Amino acid sequence: MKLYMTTMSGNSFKVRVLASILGVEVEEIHINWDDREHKSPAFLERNPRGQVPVMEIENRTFWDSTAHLVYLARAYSGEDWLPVDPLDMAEVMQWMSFAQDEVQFGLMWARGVTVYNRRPEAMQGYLDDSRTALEVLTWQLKKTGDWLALGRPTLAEISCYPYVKRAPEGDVPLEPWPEVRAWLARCEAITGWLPLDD
Ligand SMILES: N[C@@H](CCC(=O)N[C@@H](CS)C(=O)NCC(=O)O)C(=O)O
Repeated sequence: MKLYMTTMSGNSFKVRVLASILGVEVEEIHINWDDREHKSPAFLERNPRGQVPVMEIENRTFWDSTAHLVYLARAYSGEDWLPVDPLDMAEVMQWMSFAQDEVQFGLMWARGVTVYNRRPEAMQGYLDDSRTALEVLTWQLKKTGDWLALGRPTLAEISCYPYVKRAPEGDVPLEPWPEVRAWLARCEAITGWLPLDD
């Protein structure tokens, strides 16, 4: 199994941290971000979106972290991280979808402005969506007191963690969000968790 990635990529981190937790060996292939290797014709053959992460698994190529997480969880963790009971699966997938909506289009892209100067004119919208993301997480964590779904760590945590953790890099401080900070710490205490910028 090959993972095309960068260490700065939060979406790549999701795959790396789940593989680490599950003890699954993945060959990490570091692409050259500064040389824009992810936009090269060879890379675009793997992922027409020109993004990392990309995984090659048994001669098939997959180009979204959600697909990678679903594969790893179902192939290597039984019912633990993504159960197949329809209601339980729906509960986890709801948070994976949220990670690709408000978390990505709020928190991740706010950081895209501050770190990469990408679409600075859109910053206010990113900050509005960031606030929604943190409000929704807080709303849920106040109810559950621990995890986002099913009363245990699942793909919901893996999907939402990286760009919530990095919120301050996008000028979104986490001090006003104590439930979210406690949840980040809970994630980091999971056996096999990795430091984000390692
Ligand atoms: N939905 C995709 C998002 C992937 C993504 O946004 N990757 C970023 C790095 S974390 C990237 O490669 N950005 C380069 C670009 O969009 O041009 C996933 O979850 O894999």
